[in-house]
Amino acid sequence: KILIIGANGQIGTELVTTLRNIHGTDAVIASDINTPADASHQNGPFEIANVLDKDNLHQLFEKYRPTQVYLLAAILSAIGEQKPKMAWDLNMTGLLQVLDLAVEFKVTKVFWPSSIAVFGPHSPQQQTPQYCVMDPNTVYGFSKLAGERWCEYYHAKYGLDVRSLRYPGLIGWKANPGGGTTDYAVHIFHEALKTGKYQGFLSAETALPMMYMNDAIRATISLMDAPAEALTIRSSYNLAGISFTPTQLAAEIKKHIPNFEIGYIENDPRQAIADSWPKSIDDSYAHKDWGWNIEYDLQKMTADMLENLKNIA
Ligand code: VAH
Repeated sequence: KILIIGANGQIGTELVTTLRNIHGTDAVIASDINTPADASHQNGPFEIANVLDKDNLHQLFEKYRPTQVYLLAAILSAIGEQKPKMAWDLNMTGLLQVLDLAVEFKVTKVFWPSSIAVFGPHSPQQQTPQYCVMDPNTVYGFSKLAGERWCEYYHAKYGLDVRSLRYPGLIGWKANPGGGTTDYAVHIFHEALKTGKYQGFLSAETALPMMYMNDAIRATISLMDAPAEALTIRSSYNLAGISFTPTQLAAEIKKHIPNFEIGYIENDPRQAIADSWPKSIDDSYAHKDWGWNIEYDLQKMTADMLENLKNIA
């Protein structure tokens, strides 16, 4: 049995579908704090799970005795700055509770998402390496950095096979992001189709590492399928994607929607968060250890996003 905690989120929604296609619907238990908004989880087992409620989680592990657990529940960067203590509590307590339960129930593999948000203003900004100065200045960022330290610790001390990826900003059409700084890169597609214009909250030349959700899901499965002995990183793997600015994304969208116009909102608090993050990432460890290679570049991603969104708009 595979248990996904935080199944209603941007990653969880797609991961449930993908894992059910691979392992069968009943093998994948989706869980989240409330029942899913969309129907995608209705086709298989769903449970209410609150990562802050240890008894609730314990009952879930008791009931399903999962062999794999994906802990995707988290508060992202922008909301984390509005609710810092709640973000720290949910991101950290949630992880520690799941790590303890995974050890207690001898779970074979655990996945936990980290982020390029673990880097900060003094990290190298171009081709940011796996190892470097990391001084994240958002609660989300340092909760993910601390979480990586815990993952490596549980692997070293208790032999728990916990694996993690430092995702870039993720772009997909099946589920919207919730409260991040990179969310503009998803909203822009919806607005381009609906109104033909979009007011971006990051400045025109703000470059950030991004990744199409299809690649992010494939990377997650590849990492989880890799032989344990191949993995040399037990904190979290750098995962590069496509780095682009709002200007570059808008130009790509214009190839499909010629009249599309982008404008910019000044002084949004998310600009300072974006400015503290890398512009591009070096993911040579992912290539070397488990053969990672990206498939979607900006052109392919834009075409696929618009193609799928226009069918569901
Ligand atoms: C956020 N989407 O914006 C997340 C992600 C790198 C960005 O961690 O907070």
